[in-house]
Amino acid sequence: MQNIITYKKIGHIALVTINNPPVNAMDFKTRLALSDAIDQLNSDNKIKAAVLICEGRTFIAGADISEFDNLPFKDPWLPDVVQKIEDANKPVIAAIHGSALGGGLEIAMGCHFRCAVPSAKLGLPEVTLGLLPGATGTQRLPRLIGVDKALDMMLTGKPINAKQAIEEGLIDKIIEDELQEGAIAFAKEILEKQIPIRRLSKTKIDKTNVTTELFEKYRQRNNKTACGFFAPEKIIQCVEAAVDLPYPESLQVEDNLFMECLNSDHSRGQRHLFFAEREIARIPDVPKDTAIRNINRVAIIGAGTMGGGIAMNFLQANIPVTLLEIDQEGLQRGIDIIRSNYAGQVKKGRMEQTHMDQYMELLSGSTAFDNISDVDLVIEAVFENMEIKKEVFKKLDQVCKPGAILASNTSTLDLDVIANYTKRPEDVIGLHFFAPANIMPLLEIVRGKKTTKDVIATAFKLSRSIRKVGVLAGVCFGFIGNRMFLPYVREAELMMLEGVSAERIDRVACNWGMAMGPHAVTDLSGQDVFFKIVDGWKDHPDDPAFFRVCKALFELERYGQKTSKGKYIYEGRKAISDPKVANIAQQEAEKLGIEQREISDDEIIKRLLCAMINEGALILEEGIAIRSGDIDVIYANGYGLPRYRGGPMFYADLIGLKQVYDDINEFRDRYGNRYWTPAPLLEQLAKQGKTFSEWSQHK
Ligand code: 3H9
Repeated sequence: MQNIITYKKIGHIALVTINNPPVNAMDFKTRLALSDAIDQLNSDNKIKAAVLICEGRTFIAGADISEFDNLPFKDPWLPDVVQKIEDANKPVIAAIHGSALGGGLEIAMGCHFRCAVPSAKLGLPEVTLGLLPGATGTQRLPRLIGVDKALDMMLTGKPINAKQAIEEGLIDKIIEDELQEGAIAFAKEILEKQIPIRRLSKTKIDKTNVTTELFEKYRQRNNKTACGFFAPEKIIQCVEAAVDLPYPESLQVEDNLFMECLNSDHSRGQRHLFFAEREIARIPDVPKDTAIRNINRVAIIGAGTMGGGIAMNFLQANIPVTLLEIDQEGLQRGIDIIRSNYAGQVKKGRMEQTHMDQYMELLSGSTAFDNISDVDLVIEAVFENMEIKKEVFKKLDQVCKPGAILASNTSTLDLDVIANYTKRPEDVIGLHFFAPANIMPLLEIVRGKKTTKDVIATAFKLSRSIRKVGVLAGVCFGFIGNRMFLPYVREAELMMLEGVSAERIDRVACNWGMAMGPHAVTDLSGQDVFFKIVDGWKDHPDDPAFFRVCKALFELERYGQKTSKGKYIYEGRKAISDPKVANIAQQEAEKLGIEQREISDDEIIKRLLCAMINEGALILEEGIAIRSGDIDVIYANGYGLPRYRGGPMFYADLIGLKQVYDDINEFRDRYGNRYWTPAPLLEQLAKQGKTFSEWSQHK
């Protein structure tokens, strides 16, 4: 086995190289080895300076996140290693390639100088893990680049490139050629010119323009962009301490607040999603080295809002797209919508005109299936109706070249039935995009009974190329996301019949952290859309109360935002409550003999979440989702669940499956077992005292 750290002398320069694949994360062994290397450096009288560099694809990507669940940390702890580097008795230069992130950038800031290749990225993304830069980053970054910029970097968590880093003073030099040679030459230059060592912990913070208003500005921004998250406010408090207190005291503040963040459920949820999002592409029976098909040309069938949105993803990944519609008018309308979407982005300064021109160049349109015979992938995005899809797939089977992947964007229909309309069901897969398809990151990749492994592997590769988070689902009504969303909305609807207003239910859901309440979401998608989905579902529950309010609104043509009336009244996008809706619900309840009753906020949120979690448990035991983490990734990326909750299944694990099981039993006793029979898997795990995560790992 190779050493994690090598110490090599090149003349008077020591080259300290870290080699801890895949991303040189600072785990215990690496911290220990680095600490030893600094001891060696300090006692090596022939050495005048050191370069700290990394093997492999990147500089240090941070502390090892997988150690965060095993407290207490083993010494030497990362902040001490950073301090030890800064205390070295000769200049230490960080040589950065790939990414210097989190604890990686904190180590680089412990060094006295920093150089980087032009492609390097530098950042403190801890906030995305519900943490703060706890290895002295909240103290050193404001000293290096100023309070304002430091707050901006730490609160967004977004890395900056080498060019920005040199402009902001985060690095001292860009090395255009070979990094190791360039860094050694830079070290020699520092020695020759006798450039004084800069120890950031001894540097004063520039307090010009640092006012309470500055911190207030960031607090207000947090309220808008990170409402409900725990770590952002703690980051601000650390920087305030850095400004107000002597270094050792403010460091203690950082240390305390880091531990608070680390031990918070928010950070647990965000760390869970970090690993879950990296696990999604691991499909047990699809080996990593499965050969994939080349996708150089794509056709989208249907130039409506969905088809157009899907097309934009491919254009932005520089993949030519042919949009196909039945008539010229519909086609032109679809192309015009794409153009105007791009033009809007150019106008807002979010896209260069040259990029828009390039994307539009890659787009072509057709009304003839024969014109898509040479494409490698077709995505059908026509109306959600089996008869129409049947005709489309029969036609695709006739015209598409052998080996082309035939995908459906269906959100509820049976993919196996669709696949059997072709003579090549092995090439058929579901690619379920979420509206607006050019923006929402989630992509459900639906595996039919006969879909081959290389088609699945290709879909995953493709999801990365078009910057989507692809998650595998099996075939069932609604797949993973919508199947779980339906019981959630079902309960929201039933509670309206029991006398709770739509706005109160939405408020409770939003207070828990949902981006939008269930009723606002159905108004956005359309009460007509929801009604048609549940009405067309052949196995829908034999219950006259099921989606009854939705049905009543549908019959009154209150479709939601698109008709300015639904469960709310709309002024533009602004939702205003409408007492008529409560009356409608009450009338329907009377017809059904449902009593109005007092329902607490606690019951509202429990019913919404338990309904969702119980369905998730069924999905897991049926093998529709591979792991509970996959379900969580879907909900964090496609359904507005706040990342700090870690997803519905993680949340259930956190509060304890016994609790969820007891709540469901309580609802069963009160409302009957039609909707409230605990899923067998939930019952089993609750009785064993286990979690969905444990079951997913060991099943
Ligand atoms: C921190 O530093 C706290 C300190 O401030 C304070 C401490 C006191 N740890 O993403 P990839 C794994 S918090 C452990 O697919 P890419 C990852 O799970 C940390 N493991 O590669 C995956 O494993 P597997 C702040 C890590 O090329 C493999 O490496 N730092 C870590 O697409 C490859 O990862 C961050 O938040 C880690 N820190 O992207 C940076 N990082 O193959 C987190 C990665 O088994 N990392 N792994 O699934 C990243 O953003 C990306 O990994 C990176 C590479 C951009 C570096």
